[in-house]
Amino acid sequence: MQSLPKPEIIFTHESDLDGLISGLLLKRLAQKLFGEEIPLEAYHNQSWRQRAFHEKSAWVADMTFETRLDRVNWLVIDHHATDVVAQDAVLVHDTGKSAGLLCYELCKEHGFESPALDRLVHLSNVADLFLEKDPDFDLANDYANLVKTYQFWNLIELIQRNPEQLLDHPLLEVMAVKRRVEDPLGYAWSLSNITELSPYVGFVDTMVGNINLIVHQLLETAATPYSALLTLFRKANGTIIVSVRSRNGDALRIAEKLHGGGHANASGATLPRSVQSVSEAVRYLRHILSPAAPAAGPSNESLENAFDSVASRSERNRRKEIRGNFDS
Ligand SMILES: [Mn+2]
Repeated sequence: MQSLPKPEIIFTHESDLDGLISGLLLKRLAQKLFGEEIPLEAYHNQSWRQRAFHEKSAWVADMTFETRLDRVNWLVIDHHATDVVAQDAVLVHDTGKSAGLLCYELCKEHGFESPALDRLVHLSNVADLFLEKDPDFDLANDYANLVKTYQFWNLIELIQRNPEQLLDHPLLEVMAVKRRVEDPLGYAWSLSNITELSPYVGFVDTMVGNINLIVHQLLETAATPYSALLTLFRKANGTIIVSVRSRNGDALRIAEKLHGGGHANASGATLPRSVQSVSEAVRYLRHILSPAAPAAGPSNESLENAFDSVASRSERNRRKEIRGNFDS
């Protein structure tokens, strides 16, 4: 059994159930191993990139392994694609499992497990990896939707930091109703509101419903001519986030063109701040994704500037509310 470095802090991903489960499991594991309450911090991708590290030791879950995390006395547990090989950090990595499942396996190695946690981690794993063949797929998405609907820290407070309290939580009934009522309406609306960005990429406007599931269904049934579909989400600070989904691995390639990342078929990126409306985003994305566009690289900056100079005033002033609730 691997001995784990004692962390000053635990970091996890704020945007989904996988991050939440990972964070709570690691907190409990640290408590069990070291008898101390270790602080938990959660980040979205953007704020994570800006986080400077002063900690001499840390545990990190559900964040892509990168060179700046490769530190002595750091433990990283993740499942996002990475090319970085760990030299100094302890890396627990498997793209075939959710971060929550990897954390739970670590907990089991160190002596705690329960039927309730088995069930919860299974559901979270099904939702995070989008295991559509699993009989629990719909229910798993209801669980994942709790975090999207009520937010990471609210939910943690509501369950008093006990992951077990999520199991059969009364709020799941609300999620089931949302799924039954909102998703069919949202699917029909989105299907009639798709804009071509390139011959292979479509932008899906969203109104109501679980956007993740709606886009999945559009891809699954080949309801559109596109092999990759994009949705947009505006963050509170005004920046626009793109979420990309595909079935052939294109999603990651597209996200990388936009300086983002994620999984082969589920990834995301943040658009430059100068892009402030849906119509601007569509123009920008068409420009970047056009077959003639140069590959992404440090020179993409000039591409963005070029875009800025073409975007007309009137276009820039025409604002449209971006709906959705997705952050990859
Ligand atoms: Mn994850």
